[in-house]
Amino acid sequence: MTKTNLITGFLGSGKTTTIRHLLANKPPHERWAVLVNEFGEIGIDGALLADSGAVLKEIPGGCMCCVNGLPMQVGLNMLLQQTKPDRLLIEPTGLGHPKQILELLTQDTYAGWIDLLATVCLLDARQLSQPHYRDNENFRDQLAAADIIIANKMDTWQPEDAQALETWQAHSGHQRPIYPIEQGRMDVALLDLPRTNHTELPDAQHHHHAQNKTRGLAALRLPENARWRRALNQGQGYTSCGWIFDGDTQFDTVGMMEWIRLAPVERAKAVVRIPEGSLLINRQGQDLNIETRSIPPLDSRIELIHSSEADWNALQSALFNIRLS
Ligand SMILES: Nc1nc2c(ncn2[C@@H]2O[C@H](COP(=O)(O)OP(=O)(O)O)[C@@H](O)[C@H]2O)c(=O)[nH]1
Ligand SMILES: [Mg+2]
Repeated sequence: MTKTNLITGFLGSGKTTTIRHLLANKPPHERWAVLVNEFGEIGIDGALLADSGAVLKEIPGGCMCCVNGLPMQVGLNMLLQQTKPDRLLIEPTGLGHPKQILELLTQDTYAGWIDLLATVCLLDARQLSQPHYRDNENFRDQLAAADIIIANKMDTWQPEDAQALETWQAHSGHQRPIYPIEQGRMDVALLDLPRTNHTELPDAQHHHHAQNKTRGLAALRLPENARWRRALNQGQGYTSCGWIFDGDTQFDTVGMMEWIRLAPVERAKAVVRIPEGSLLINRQGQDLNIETRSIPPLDSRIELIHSSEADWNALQSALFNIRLS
């Protein structure tokens, strides 16, 4: 049986960062697999996790239970049967519905395959004081479904954020431990805690409203001979716009960093080719992480997510201006 954990948390709370930390600290003899589901069509977390040593499967383009019902199950079955991992970490999109995913994982079909352990929810305590997040159905349900709450990004907290966390915990109605950490540095041993939270969650209002139901499991590819394409996704009050460019396209390094930093959106991610190799940028609000690698990526991928309409065409023009070739 594959020990399995759901790693939930709202957009940008630190799920991928935490998974990278866990993979770097896993028992060396164990084989781990990661199933990543992203809201955007383009699929970037896979590239962020690419050198982590885990078997990886991506499901882009919306909440995995809505968009990919059957393909999601086929992908999960293949991953379990072919790889037989010791552990599977599942990262649903920050806009995902934990109820449906937990229902799927506890189906009889998986009884002999999946040993479902603690569900971990990443929380950015700053968001507790912002109604825009706090009142979001997915944000609330993810916290309600968690067995363990990891309050990430401690380095960014003001005294009022720690206070908001305490108040929230006191009123949440659940006696669950909260572990404050930064940079996703949670203790690997917590993954072995059992699943004890069986809170009845409401049915997600937006369930089954996703578009693109026929999408497969692979991250988006470019059509042959195309140099780039753009893909939009919409749902649950959020819109995403992503671009994929062929492997020959290069971007100006500083120009790309500035374009991502200044883009008027809540969430931005990119793995792009630059003259020096690869540039990896991950931004949530003002939290920005930039890395470079000397090996160029197979293609360039950029994804922006915002809770209201953004001027994608203006952003695209600016993006094309920092293209070198
Ligand atoms: N300041 C700060 N930033 C963080 C921390 N953990 C993650 N981040 C940043 O938050 C952004 C979103 O992180 P990510 O792991 O991709 O979030 P996900 O969308 O939940 O997978 C990235 O820019 C990370 O570098 C932290 O503890 N402190
Ligand atoms: Mg992620």
